[in-house]
Amino acid sequence: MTSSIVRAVCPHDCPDTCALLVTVNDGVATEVRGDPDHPTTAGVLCTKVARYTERTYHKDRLLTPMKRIGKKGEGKFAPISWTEAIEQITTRLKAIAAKDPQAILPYSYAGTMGLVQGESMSARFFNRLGASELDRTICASAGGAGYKYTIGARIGTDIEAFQDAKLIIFWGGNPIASNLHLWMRAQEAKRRGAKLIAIDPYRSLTAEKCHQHIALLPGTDAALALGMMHVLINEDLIDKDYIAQHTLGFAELKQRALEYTPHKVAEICGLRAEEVIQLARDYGQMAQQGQPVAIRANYGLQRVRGGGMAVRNIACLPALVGAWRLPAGGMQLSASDSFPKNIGALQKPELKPANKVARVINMSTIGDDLLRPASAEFGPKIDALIVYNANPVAVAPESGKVAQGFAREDLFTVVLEHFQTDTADYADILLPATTQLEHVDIHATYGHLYMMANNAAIAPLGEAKPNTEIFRLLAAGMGYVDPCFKESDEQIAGVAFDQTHVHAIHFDWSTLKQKGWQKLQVPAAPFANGGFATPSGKCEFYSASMLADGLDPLPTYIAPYESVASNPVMAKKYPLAFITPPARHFLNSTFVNVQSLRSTEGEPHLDMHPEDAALRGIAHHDMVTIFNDRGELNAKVRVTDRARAGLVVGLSIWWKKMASDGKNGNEVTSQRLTDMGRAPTFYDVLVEVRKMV
Ligand SMILES: Nc1nc2c(c(=O)[nH]1)N[C@H]1C(S)=C(S)[C@@H](COP(=O)(O)OP(=O)(O)OC[C@H]3O[C@@H](n4cnc5c(=O)[nH]c(N)nc54)[C@H](O)[C@@H]3O)O[C@H]1N2
Ligand SMILES: Nc1nc2c(c(=O)[nH]1)N[C@H]1C(S)=C(S)[C@@H](COP(=O)(O)OP(=O)(O)OC[C@H]3O[C@@H](n4cnc5c(=O)[nH]c(N)nc54)[C@H](O)[C@@H]3O)O[C@H]1N2
Ligand code: SF4
Ligand SMILES: [Mo]
Repeated sequence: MTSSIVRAVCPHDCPDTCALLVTVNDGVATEVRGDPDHPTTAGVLCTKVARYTERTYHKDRLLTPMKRIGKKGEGKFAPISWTEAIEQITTRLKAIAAKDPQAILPYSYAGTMGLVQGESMSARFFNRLGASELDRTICASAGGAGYKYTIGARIGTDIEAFQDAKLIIFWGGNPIASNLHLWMRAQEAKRRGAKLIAIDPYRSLTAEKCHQHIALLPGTDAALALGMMHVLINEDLIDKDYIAQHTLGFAELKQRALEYTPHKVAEICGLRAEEVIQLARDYGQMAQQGQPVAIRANYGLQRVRGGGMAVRNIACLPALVGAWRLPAGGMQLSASDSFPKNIGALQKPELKPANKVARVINMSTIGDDLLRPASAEFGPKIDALIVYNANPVAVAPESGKVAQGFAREDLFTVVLEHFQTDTADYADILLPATTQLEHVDIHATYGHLYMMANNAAIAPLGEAKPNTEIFRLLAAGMGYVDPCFKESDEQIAGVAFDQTHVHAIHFDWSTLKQKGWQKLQVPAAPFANGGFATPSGKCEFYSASMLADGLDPLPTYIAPYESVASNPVMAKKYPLAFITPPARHFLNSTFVNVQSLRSTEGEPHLDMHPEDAALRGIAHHDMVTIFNDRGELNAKVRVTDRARAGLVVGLSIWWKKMASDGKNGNEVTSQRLTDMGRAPTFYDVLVEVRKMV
């Protein structure tokens, strides 16, 4: 028997990007472990990826190319050869491109976060084709925009410093489920005496383990941050020296913040004024005593109309109290911009047709856009869709419309997948892709500061091919002869980071793939001495860029589209706020088809407060219908005070076809976009709930 241990990386859309050790016996991966030597992984994997071999060798893995033989969405396919598949796809794409290549749209997200199997060969292909471009907004672009206006770049506190913090605020995140290795650091901080606070409308697994839980109404975080500013300024809990040297617009900010009294904020947020005051005091007083105070801001608070502004307001707080001075102080939203990714070398934008700017389609409005006819404003209707690393029929908002769009008989759809997902059911041609154990990749992360290498542990299963190889074949089929379409995955990995950048100065692929990881060369406290990446070089309390973009240049509160306070007309019919944050044992819609994990999650649930349940005659474990004008879905109720009154919570994005009614939470979400970043408003939703009869 030959046995080996291969260094790999968890590919999933999770900030932790764990270092994996894959045990391979006679060409079969038998175990996936967390590398004990990797500083943030520390030998620990989440339950999902600890079961990785179950997913890889799943009996339902797609192993040959297939073509549709049933109706769209029916999921009936017959095997074809790779030669036939490539021939059929390129014939169709050539015909569409001859009229207008912009009628072709790639649709992809972060099924794998790898820089090679993500957007390298695929991006080159679509650039060369002159296809429509996809605005990849579905997750993080609202907060990213708000953070960038304020701080300049997605750079923040190193996860490895968090155990030294004395106060950690988890703001709109549930790290026990979705950022486990940060939670491990926070546990260490707790043992060393730190106070942990969760700000979340729902008593999540994390919120129940914190010292304090502030259960505000969804979509009101921007107001809470303004209320904190009010108290910090009024009670002189600010760092005047840091403000003078490293911030812009304090006088204007002060004026604005003074409008947001704790009383007014408490009313907006559905809290008590004392909660607002005490939160500000905890934060400001500890900072003033020279203690590190850290904020971990996540995604929960961004998925509402004012999501960008909420992150912007929160991002003002560390500068106001001088928390950036210490490595364990400050804020972590995302570490993405610490990585000098060589996007030019990966994606070759120079392949785009000269003198022609491609139209951009927002992935978050794919439902409407697939149903749009050609027009002068929109351009050609979408005639072909090539989906990889994503499952839009399950994850995109207003799912009824998305499914209607995918069902269009005249739409040509190609899906590259591991499994026959809800989206794959609508494919004309379905292509089998390799998993992380079967291909090479290199990773940046958004939660720690290590460049990571993934070696192929096993040979591709069946006839599966890496995304890169599929796009190489498609490029050849289209007749593209540019040398970049011949580059190997290892060659691409070799140029993924910019070695001339100070953060990645010793980057070398052949060393990285042996060692597994390399930490970026970044300062311990990134903004201790200012140096923000904004136009002024300061933390911009006042942002001229925002004004130029038509936004309020100062922190403000933007109410949700759908809430009892902001939309009383709708609330009369649909009085309950509905949120659908991630389930612990799924990763977005990935893993829903893995039996052991699905068994742990059970079935689609709806958490509902006892008062709201009683009002509707609903008892624990009753089946209910959740509905609004956009659609409806069924779930089993858990009567619990985890959800505050007026809020119902349906954790996870189920595969629609694995729910009893063939639906998931996105039936009722809307395609309205956030204030900035053009992101979806998944948690800005009103519904009503009735008992099923
Ligand atoms: N296990 C697991 N891990 C994941 C994922 C997964 O699906 N499963 N998904 C991955 C992806 S793609 C992402 S983007 C991240 C997401 O990472 P996070 O944003 O940390 O997601 P959650 O951990 O669910 O935390 C969101 C929390 O925000 C709360 N929330 C909802 N609305 C509001 C609001 O208006 N204000 C505030 N303050 N809180 C609100 C929710 O109740 C929830 O507890 O996680 C990644 N990791
Ligand atoms: N209601 C509601 N909707 C949401 C959210 C929410 O909180 N609530 N969260 C949103 C967020 S944060 C996000 S990020 C999106 C996530 O949406 P998606 O990015 O679509 O994520 P997944 O649902 O995990 O689907 C990824 C797919 O990629 C496939 N895949 C993985 N690796 C590869 C590969 O190497 N090659 C190919 N070809 N395929 C691969 C997987 O099999 C999987 O089916 O969902 C969003 N939708
Ligand atoms: S999903 Fe996240 S926590 Fe789980 S193994 Fe992957 S990176 Fe680590
Ligand atoms: Mo996400």
